[in-house]
Amino acid sequence: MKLYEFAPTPSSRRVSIFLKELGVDVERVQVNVREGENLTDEFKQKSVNGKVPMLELDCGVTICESVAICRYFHEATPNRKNLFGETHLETAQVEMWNRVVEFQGLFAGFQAFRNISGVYKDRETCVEEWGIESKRRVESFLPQLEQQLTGKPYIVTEALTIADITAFIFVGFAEKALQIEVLSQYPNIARWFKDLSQRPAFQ
Ligand SMILES: N[C@@H](CCC(=O)N[C@@H](CS)C(=O)NCC(=O)O)C(=O)O
Repeated sequence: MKLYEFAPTPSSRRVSIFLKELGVDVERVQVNVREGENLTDEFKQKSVNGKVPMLELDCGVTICESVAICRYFHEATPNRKNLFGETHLETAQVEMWNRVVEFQGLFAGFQAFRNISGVYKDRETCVEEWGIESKRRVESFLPQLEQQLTGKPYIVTEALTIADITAFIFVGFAEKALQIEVLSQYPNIARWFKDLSQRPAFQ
């Protein structure tokens, strides 16, 4: 089994943190997406979305999309840590928050970065205005995340879930790639971010 990733990218880091929290290790293959190594016919034939991360099982089956990869390992691990929630209510709430953070936060952030910086202009048409609008959407989502973390150690339950991992990657990306000063503006996000940063899996 091999995990194709480009370690510095947010989606690869997201899966790596999840696997560390789960206590799972797997062989890695680095695919430098910045250099276009994911654009080869060989990679495209294996990958539904043409991106990293991608998991290749020994039988040849491949799984794309970070959450699908996380779910595969979670289901295959006997001592799983309820990273998708424990009760059926929690599971639904974790799913909801993970998707909200993805759509309104992380993916909007990706759109902002890609379209403003033109980092992937060798493979897509960049629309700067869309990038600027996406960055605005990221900024307008942050108060909602701040509110959700008020007086709570984690986003959904009393324990870490995948929604926290997604949000941690999102906040770090907003700070570094989009130069949004999240941590100095939002005290609850800052406290939660600092706590998570101290967990071994997040370092
Ligand atoms: N929805 C996908 C997003 C994956 C993604 O956007 N990967 C980026 C790195 S963070 C990538 O491979 N970019 C290269 C490209 O778009 O050509 C997931 O969650 O796995």
